[in-house]
Amino acid sequence: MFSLTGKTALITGSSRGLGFTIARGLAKAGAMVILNGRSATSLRKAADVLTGEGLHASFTVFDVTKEGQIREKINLIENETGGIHILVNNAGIHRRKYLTEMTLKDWKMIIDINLTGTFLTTREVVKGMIKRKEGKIINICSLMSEVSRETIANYSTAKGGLKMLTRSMAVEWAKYNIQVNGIGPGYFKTDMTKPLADDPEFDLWLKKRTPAGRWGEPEELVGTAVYLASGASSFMNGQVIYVDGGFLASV
Ligand code: NAP
Ligand code: GCO
Repeated sequence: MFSLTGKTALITGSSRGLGFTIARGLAKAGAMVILNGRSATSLRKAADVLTGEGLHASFTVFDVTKEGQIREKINLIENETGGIHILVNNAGIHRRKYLTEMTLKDWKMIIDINLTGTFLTTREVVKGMIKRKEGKIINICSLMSEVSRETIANYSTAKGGLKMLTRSMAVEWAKYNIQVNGIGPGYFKTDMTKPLADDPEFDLWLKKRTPAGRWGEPEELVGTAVYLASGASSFMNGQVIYVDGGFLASV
């Protein structure tokens, strides 16, 4: 029930970090994965790593904030393959600033990529899923879909919105046998969190605040991603599964 053989999965923002690790995990479960990002160079390198491991991988370059690029590339994929069965909306960035210092540009950039990007990408991909009456959509939310901390108001607002967008998509598309769910990762070491991991004070705080007493390993997200991408979750709709070492369970 966890096999993804014969399925095509598009993972946005998967040239590195959590997206790349999730893509590798879906490929190891049998999927043909399509990596995505804004840089053809980094995507080619990432796809070469996966094909070098005997996995089925290709890539498509588009910015999740650009409607025209998305429409063009999704149409291409739909015409060239049997369609996209699994969509992981993972692309996201961070720009940490206090609200009083945050410019409109800082605010919009995060909302545009981390929230609107999922709307724009999914609106195109879901057309094929509705036609085929089958689909799996996984939105990469965050602990910050539930809580916040100083300097990340734009990010937390986007991720909180993403949790509700996940539920809204689930409600509208369940009747087409499309399951929409989310994964809420805790803290994992990637480029996005490097400034935090390199800060001894934050590192100590995180290890004390997290019941597991450590950062997560990106591979620890793969099992949940495969579950939500597979037939094993056929009656799962509108849920966010938090993979956070117990962070949200603890005061
Ligand atoms: P990362 O290492 O910085 O990777 C971000 C990925 O997104 C890169 O592949 C980047 O490639 C791509 N990207 C950025 N802007 C894009 C755009 N406009 N269009 C298409 N692709 C874009 O970050 P990460 O830590 O793996 O985070 C991935 C996701 O997990 C994000 O949604 C993040 O909010 C979420 N998350 C991360 C953590 C964590 O602890 N790391 C925890 C919870 C949630 P290019 O820049 O080359 O386009
Ligand atoms: C931060 C971190 C978090 C993580 C993640 C936690 O600044 O506190 O970057 O936002 O990236 O979202 O789930």
